[in-house]
Amino acid sequence: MNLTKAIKRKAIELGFDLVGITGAEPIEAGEIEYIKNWLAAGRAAGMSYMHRNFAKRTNPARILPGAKSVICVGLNYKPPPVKNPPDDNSTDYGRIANYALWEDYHPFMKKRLRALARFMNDLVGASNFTFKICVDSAPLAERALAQRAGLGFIGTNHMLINPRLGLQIFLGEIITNIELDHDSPMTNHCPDCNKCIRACPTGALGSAGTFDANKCISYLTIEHKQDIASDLAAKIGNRLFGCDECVLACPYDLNAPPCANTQLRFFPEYMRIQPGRVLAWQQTQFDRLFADSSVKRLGLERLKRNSKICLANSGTGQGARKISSSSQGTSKPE
Ligand code: B12
Ligand code: SF4
Ligand code: SF4
Repeated sequence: MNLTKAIKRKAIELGFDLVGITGAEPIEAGEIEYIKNWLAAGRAAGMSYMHRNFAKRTNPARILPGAKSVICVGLNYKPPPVKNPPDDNSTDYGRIANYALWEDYHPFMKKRLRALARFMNDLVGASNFTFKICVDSAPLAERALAQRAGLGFIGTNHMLINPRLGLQIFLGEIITNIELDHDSPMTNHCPDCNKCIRACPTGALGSAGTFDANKCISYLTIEHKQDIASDLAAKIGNRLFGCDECVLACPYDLNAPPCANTQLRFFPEYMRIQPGRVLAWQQTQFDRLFADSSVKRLGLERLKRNSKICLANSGTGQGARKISSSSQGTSKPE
């Protein structure tokens, strides 16, 4: 078996759902231009890190000198069916975006990509092999590279979509100096039905397919550090952390299978978090509940900010009331 085939087989054995390989050359000129204009227009909002390392973000060889190939992997995170799930518009429970109902995918994927790198090292020999593992936080245009590696196409909602597995897919990469066979980019199969645009509660996805993080609920509830302007807060509804509307509205999500990786831990209890209870939580309760979760990085204070918004939107008005920080809460979501 040749090296490329062996690496791909190992990636699937390690639990990834998708694997494809592309060259390490810069992403397309049109995409570079797009990111440049997007940043210049202020559409990255307060994500100052998006303005740094532009050369690396658009060119994998700036992350790993001498890079020849990028191995792109995808991991399906569509949740399994859950018994009696809370209503999407529940006023009792806050919503956590699907990707965060699982254990934090960053260490999960990095560990398996390290195993893949060790496998490659054994095949090619340490003296010839250099590599860099990336999952989300590295300055790298992951969706553009995944598209080029044949994992999927980029839809109007800006998500990487695989026709078989849908769009609830985490992305990760190994950039390496090893020459491997490259896959063909996937052509675009987005029918421009615009269901994603219509589903977006705030207009963050514009009619021309533009994306403005300033208005995006995912940005506001996860990344934004300050208070949230009241006109946008009113549109956040019951979303405690992240937003999935432009993903769930997409026809490609309808028949996509749920995650098949039994090692990725799912936390259905995150679907039953009561914003009113969160306001009374102590730090230790937050730390315990979210120890292995992406929510941990948000911190308790911002989760409380989001909870107040959910409460105000539910009409209970509790969010506006002063709740003593010394009042006792519960360590379990209810
Ligand atoms: C910053 C960021 C965010 C920001 C900004 C989102 C955004 N659209 O840029 C916020 C916090 C809002 C966010 C939200 C979410 N994110 Co996010 N995010 C990122 C991050 C770190 C960088 C993305 C980026 O480069 N943005 C810059 C803009 C300019 O990129 P873009 O809009 O996608 O445009 C690119 C292409 O789409 C293309 N393009 C788009 N339009 C056009 C038009 C033309 C004419 C051309 C030529 C090109 C072009 O060119 C651009 C260059 O690549 C990546 C990880 C990474 N390192 O890549 C994860 C990532 C994109 N996020 C991810 C996820 C899961 C989400 C959420 C679903 C989470 C949630 N449920 O709340 C939402 C989805 C929101 C959405 N519709 O995009 C996954 C996406 C997986 C997938 N299947 O696509 C990633 C890849 C993380 C990962 N490793 O799995 N995210
Ligand atoms: S994540 Fe939500 S707010 Fe952001 S673009 Fe998608 S639907 Fe709109
Ligand atoms: S909802 Fe329609 S327009 Fe939007 S990404 Fe999916 S297929 Fe494309």
